[in-house]
Amino acid sequence: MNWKRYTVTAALPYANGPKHIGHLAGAYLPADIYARYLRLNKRDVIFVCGSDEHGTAIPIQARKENTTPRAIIDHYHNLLKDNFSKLGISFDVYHRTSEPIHHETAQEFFKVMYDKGLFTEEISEQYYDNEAKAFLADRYIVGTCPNCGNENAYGDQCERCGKTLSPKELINPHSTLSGTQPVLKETKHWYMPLQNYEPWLKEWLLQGHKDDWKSNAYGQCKSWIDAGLQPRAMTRDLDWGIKVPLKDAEGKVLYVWFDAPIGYISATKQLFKEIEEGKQEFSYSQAHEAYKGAKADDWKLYWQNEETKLVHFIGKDNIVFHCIIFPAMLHAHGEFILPDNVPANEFVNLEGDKMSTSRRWSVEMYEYLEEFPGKPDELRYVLASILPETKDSEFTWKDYQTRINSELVGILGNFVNRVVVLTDKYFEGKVPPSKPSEELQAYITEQRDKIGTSIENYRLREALTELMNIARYGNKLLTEKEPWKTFKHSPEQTGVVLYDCLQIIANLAILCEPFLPFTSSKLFAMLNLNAANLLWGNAGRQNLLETGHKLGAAELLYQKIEDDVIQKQIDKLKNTLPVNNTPPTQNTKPVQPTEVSAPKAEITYDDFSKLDLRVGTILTAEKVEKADKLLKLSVDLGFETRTIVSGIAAFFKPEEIIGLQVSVVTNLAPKKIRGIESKGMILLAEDEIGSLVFISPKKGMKNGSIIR
Ligand code: B3M
Ligand code: ZN
Repeated sequence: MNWKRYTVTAALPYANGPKHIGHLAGAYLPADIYARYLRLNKRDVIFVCGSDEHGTAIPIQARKENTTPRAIIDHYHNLLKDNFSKLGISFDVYHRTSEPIHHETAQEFFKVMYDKGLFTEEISEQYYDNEAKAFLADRYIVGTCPNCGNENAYGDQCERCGKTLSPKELINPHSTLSGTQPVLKETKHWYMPLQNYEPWLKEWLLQGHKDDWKSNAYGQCKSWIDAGLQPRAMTRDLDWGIKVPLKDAEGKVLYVWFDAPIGYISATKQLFKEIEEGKQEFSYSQAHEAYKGAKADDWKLYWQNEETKLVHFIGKDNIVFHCIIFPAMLHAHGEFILPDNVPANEFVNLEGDKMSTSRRWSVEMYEYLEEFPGKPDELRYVLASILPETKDSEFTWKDYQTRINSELVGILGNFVNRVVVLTDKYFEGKVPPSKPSEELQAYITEQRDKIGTSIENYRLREALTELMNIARYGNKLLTEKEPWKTFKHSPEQTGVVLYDCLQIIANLAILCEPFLPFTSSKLFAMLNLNAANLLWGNAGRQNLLETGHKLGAAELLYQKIEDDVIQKQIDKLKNTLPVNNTPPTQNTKPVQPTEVSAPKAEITYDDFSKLDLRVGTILTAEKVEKADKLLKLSVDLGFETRTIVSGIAAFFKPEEIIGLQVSVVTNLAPKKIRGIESKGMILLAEDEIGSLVFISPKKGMKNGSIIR
């Protein structure tokens, strides 16, 4: 099929927290490589994404942080947007599902399906919190797991034994909103009878995509369909989300997995609206020339025109939603195209264990950017080398170091550096006289096509290997021809070799762009070439640098990563004990409780009553420089705001505890810690696996309330 245009999407991350490098490798980086490649080929492509700002994840996080859902989404949307941009993820639009244009689009979509009679209404019993006056989403109900006895199992899953649960299975359920026992109450919802789509799914997906989809997506879908599909509720009782656009739907919102994928469509609408208004700059690509003069309505071309190829990049946990439910919605609605492919990645593990933000076993994107400033391509390179395309892969800091030192520095950086230095030394930084080499052109053309084919077939690791082979080829040329030795007796010979090597670098500048966009622009600057004139098709076809062309200023591409830098990251991880009581998934042994320490000597009542214990709210939190364990907090105690230094940095990230209410000993004598005067102490308990947890009062207490 000759596609006229491409709509590339990457899963909308929930704006309920930071996202880690596993997410990056799962969806965003591969989608970016693909989109950049298409743009370089002057294909008509849009790359859309945005924050997923609905669902129970958001209000739950807000409760945890003692703040509002709005504050949560604003904060994390901005964080994620900024992280992606610093990592070179070249979305044409990074939208948000809280925007009115999305609410309208999702409601309209629902309405079309409703008017076509595609929903069934069903009344069922669900838990209701009489005190909070709200139906309880699964995650708002905790109780004892019938499988393992964990008293803190959620209504949808026990995080200790992993069993999927429904709220009614929990023993002794209680509401996390009020702590009371919820009652069963009837409620009406709108269901999509997915079983009706089975024949169509069998044809479109099981037959139609048997050969071109990867086995993870295909296999998961096949087993779902083979097991028989069930009706799925597309609405929820919740006060956070998109209102169900029906008269008798008070207090109900669209199911987050109904609205979120429609977010790709509203993001596209937003993009074309901005183009029409002249607000879009299209800073990413030459190919965007094509969009000048486009109209707001042109979003339709990218979603409703059969000649458009729609590709969803996702992680494996999103497969059924993108391969079954969303396509069924698109098909049911009737006006939309279907995904041509859904390249789903498996997971990246970290140092031998599953990556998890809540268990603190992760490298968050923002953390990486903070600790390795100016090194986005280094991370892109390492992740692209280990993309979990067919099975889970493993990120280790040692491997990060090795790949950078021996591949980026040792192969690519070294090659470029040697050539530029030699050209400077022997030819005053100008391209030496020579003729284009047919052999070299043929080689580069072959490599270019190999890389292109791999990318178009979503085999990005393979593509990266072929890219690096070009740099290896260059190094080999240098080593064999030793132009530094020939200069004395035959400067022409030296010139010929350097001429070829410089052409190789120019080709690398083009071909590495999808993977290493920052490196690419550095190379173009070093070669004094205008990237805008050089597209994928130029690689290999012609000689990109003319004899006599003056190169730009040399720059170091990459720096070696030293052992201590890596050790620091390893130590940081190992020192960070999990805060949740969830044991690592790969560790099947139950966690042994730490021994209970011996009781302390008796004190009098008077001794105790000397303590001034109060409720306070953490207003700010920051790391104390050069002290791995310490956080400097300011705590609102109602009567005053105090600075308190607390040894909790290994357990809590500063931005995650802001707004939390805690218990404070306020009348301890002040103490200087690392030059900061600390006035008070925060109370913490050590849980069974040695992590610290705050002793937090019931939500919403007044600051300064006395604890006794
Ligand atoms: N926010 C789930 C996730 O982040 C969800 C993806 C939506 S894509 C339309 O894994
Ligand atoms: Zn359990």
